[in-house]
Amino acid sequence: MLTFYSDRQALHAPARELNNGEWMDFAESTDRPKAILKAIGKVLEPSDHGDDAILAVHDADYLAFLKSAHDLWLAQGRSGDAIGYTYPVRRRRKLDLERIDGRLGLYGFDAATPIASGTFEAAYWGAQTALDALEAIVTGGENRAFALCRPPGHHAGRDYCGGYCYFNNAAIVAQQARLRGLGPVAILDVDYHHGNGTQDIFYEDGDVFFASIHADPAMDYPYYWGHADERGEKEGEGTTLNLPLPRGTAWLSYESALSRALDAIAAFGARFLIVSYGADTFDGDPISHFALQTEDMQRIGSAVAALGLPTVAIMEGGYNIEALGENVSAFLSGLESG
Ligand code: OKP
Ligand code: ZN
Repeated sequence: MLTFYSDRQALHAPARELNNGEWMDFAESTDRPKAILKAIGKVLEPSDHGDDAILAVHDADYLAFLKSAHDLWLAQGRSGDAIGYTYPVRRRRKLDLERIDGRLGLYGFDAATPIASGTFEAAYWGAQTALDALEAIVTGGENRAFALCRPPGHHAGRDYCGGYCYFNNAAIVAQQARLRGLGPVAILDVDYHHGNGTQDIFYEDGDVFFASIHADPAMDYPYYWGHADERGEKEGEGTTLNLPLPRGTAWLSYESALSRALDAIAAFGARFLIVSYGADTFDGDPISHFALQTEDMQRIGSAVAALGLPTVAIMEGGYNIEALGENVSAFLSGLESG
């Protein structure tokens, strides 16, 4: 399967994040793409598709914020990575403040998402990587392609970053696929964490189906989204499907959630599929609590492939560096052969 990746995605290298009240080394590190590249070998360099496809999902003021945030941080006397600490709660006005701390709070929702000097460029190229994987299918004659996106994207909304995510790569591809007449489009999110950004972007949109299997947000990040009763609104009523599972979930119950999601995607009549793939459902993941094994990653891949849809797989999370390469390879081999 063709895999897309740009070295520029490694320019994003924050030093640390706030975890359970303490500083820890940034888990979404450059060791991740390194480990994946080592396991899968050859990758293709994406070409530059520009800002347009990003702006078909994200607000222009948010893109401008991301582009300028780290410079502003430095200009206002700070050093290191930009991290917010004050957040406007519900019903506060969307004030366009010049103070970097005010901007970080407005355009983000957590302290796990630092903006370092290379963040914008890396996130920009991550989105280009995703768009090139789409291109491989639309004009390249491929049926499936893998975008080794990093930083990940599924926690980022139209105008906010969060959960290590800046641009929502899956949503960007979904939006382009639909604009190019490839729909109906479905997104299947199998990262351990709920893809709140993707859900928000398409919540009132009946054209894009979003199904997610994730840790119960009553127990795990991102807490405020991903509960089973969130089913979409307005035009999008019924086109969001959340399947939260308890900590400790292993293949047997994971598989039944997966078939429910795949059945729903088929019933929706999807003709194009995007998979937000996270390897953090793995038993040994340092920040997650499911119990899938490496062979289960292959099973996820083949179950997805059995839908028979043109599919762009997009990398999201996965933090066990030792097992990351083989977990991603297992998923891809299932997707390829299944
Ligand atoms: C990104 B992705 C737990 C802190 C959680 C954020 C996790 C972001 C996960 N104490 N920090 O979905 O893999
Ligand atoms: Zn995750």
